[in-house]
Amino acid sequence: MEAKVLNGKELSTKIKEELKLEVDELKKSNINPGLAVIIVGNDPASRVYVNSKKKACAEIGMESFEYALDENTSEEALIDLIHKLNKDEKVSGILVQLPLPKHIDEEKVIFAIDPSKDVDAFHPVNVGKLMTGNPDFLPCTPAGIMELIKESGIDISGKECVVVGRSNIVGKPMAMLLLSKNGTVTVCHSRTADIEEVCKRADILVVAVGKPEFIKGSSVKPGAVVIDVGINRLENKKLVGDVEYESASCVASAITPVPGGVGPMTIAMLMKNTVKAARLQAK
Ligand code: NAP
Ligand code: L37
Repeated sequence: MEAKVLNGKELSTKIKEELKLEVDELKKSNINPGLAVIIVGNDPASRVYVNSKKKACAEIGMESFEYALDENTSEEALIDLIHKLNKDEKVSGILVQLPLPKHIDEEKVIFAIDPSKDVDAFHPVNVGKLMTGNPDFLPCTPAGIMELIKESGIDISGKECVVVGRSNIVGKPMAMLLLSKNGTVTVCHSRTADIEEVCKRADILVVAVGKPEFIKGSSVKPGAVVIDVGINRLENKKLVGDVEYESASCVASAITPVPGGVGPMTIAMLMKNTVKAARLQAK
């Protein structure tokens, strides 16, 4: 049996349509959500994502303000800009597209963002709120994955959940969200002794390692739900995930495609967070 395809493109379109109505309503009460997007340097993937984020803002009728800074921008100049945006009433949310050039300390930059405008939910205050179970904003990629799982009618409670990857952006917050929905969560990483064995236990398998087709169908439990977070551009320009789709989709009951799976959901959740930030700031 071929797995059900979890269509993130379609669900993200639906979410953005609902957000557009919400933005229209907010505007009537003189609340105008706006997103500041900062990109430093010329990373081509980041450029694509930032363009998609600006486009999504326009789609839902929200303003966006782009700051494209030179590769050689100093850490101080970047932090000065963030302080200025923290005070700017037109700016509800601030997004600094990662990764940053090596001479800039990402932690310092994230720390400079006002937590109430931190729509990526990377600031320690928001990370802490997620840990203790009282978050204002959910990190975009894991939140998008939770929406996809929910939409497909999959119940997380009591399930064996395996997350491959432990980054602050994806793996760690993903594990927290699955735990908050009563999954039994295991997190794998580069030092995990036997990844295949752990993955085969998973009812819900989330893969975020950044290695093309790293997980094969032979590591997937029959009937499992497979979430592929990876975005890898091959030399032939083809885009593939961290999961070998062909073999995994024959074993899984449901699977996300790349492209068209988790990526578009990440952007929809960013829009959702920014609208929420505007609402919270208006109070
Ligand atoms: P990252 O910061 O590079 O983290 C990768 C994680 O994978 C690390 O925890 C690392 O383990 C682990 N890992 C690396 N090699 C491994 C191996 N051989 N066996 C087991 N674990 C291994 O990456 P990320 O930011 O989480 O991103 C992961 C992927 O998702 C990338 O392809 C990225 O482009 C994509 N992504 C997609 C979206 C989206 O919206 N779709 C959003 C963000 C990222 P250690 O900690 O031990 O080093
Ligand atoms: N919020 N997300 C946030 N902050 C960051 O600092 N780096 C980063 C981040 N990651 C991010 O933006 N990821 C991301 C990845 C993929 C898409 C969007 C965002 C996406 O739209 N992917 C498309 C394909 C895009 C392509 O052709 O390259 C998809 O369908 O998967």
